[in-house]
Amino acid sequence: MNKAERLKRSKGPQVTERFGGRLPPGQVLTEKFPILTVGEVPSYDLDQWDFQMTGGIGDTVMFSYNDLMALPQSKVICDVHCVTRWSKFDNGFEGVLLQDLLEDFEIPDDIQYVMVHGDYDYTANIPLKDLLAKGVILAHSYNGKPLTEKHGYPFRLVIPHLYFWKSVKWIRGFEFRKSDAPGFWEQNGFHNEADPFKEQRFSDEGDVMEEDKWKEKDFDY
Ligand SMILES: Nc1nc2c(c(=O)[nH]1)N[C@H]1C(S)=C(S)[C@@H](COP(=O)(O)O)O[C@H]1N2
Ligand SMILES: [Mo]
Repeated sequence: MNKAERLKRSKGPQVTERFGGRLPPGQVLTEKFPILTVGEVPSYDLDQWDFQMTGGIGDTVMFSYNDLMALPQSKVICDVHCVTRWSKFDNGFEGVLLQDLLEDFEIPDDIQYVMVHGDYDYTANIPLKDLLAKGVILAHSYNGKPLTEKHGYPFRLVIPHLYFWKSVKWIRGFEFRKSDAPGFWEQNGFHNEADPFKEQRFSDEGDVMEEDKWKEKDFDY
């Protein structure tokens, strides 16, 4: 059974306290910061590390670690929601806001999607407009300290408004695209869009029937 199938079979928690709508449906709050990684945790020689932007913005643009550190630095405090049902409030991430990183690039109107690439061979697809949303950050630090290796050192993406699998750790680049294509988890049973407040967990639940809608369906007897 793959991960999507296992998660589907696991029963959602009976959560009564929703923290004034701040906790998405089916999530439980944790104080810890769980680690979720497919495969090996990379380690780097920072002199060799780079971040590349490719695809529909013209020539490839490369940033070294120092290039990124020299850009305007910001801090966001956000909630994180993982599809495996844990949520964690008030996480402080520091780094470069995507709005700042992409400000000086002319992105043609027909480029509406971005494939985010991370080590090793991890991908997540994001509409460009989600990448440019408020609070989306290329983070190097967590609560005042550099990211630990397991949480994505030296840089990870953080997209607070989507399930956390879209927040690519060990990020290495953006590929700007005209068309959408599924990333790693999106090819493995998870939802293409991943909005936690709409509970967009699995790919085959895009069209879940509302609770009493079945009454309006045809019946043989
Ligand atoms: N490169 C890479 N990024 C990744 C992952 C991964 O395995 N590799 N896991 C994703 C998943 S499923 C989640 S929930 C979050 C977990 O981040 P954390 O380990 O810092 O909690 O990272 C996401 N980004
Ligand atoms: Mo996840």
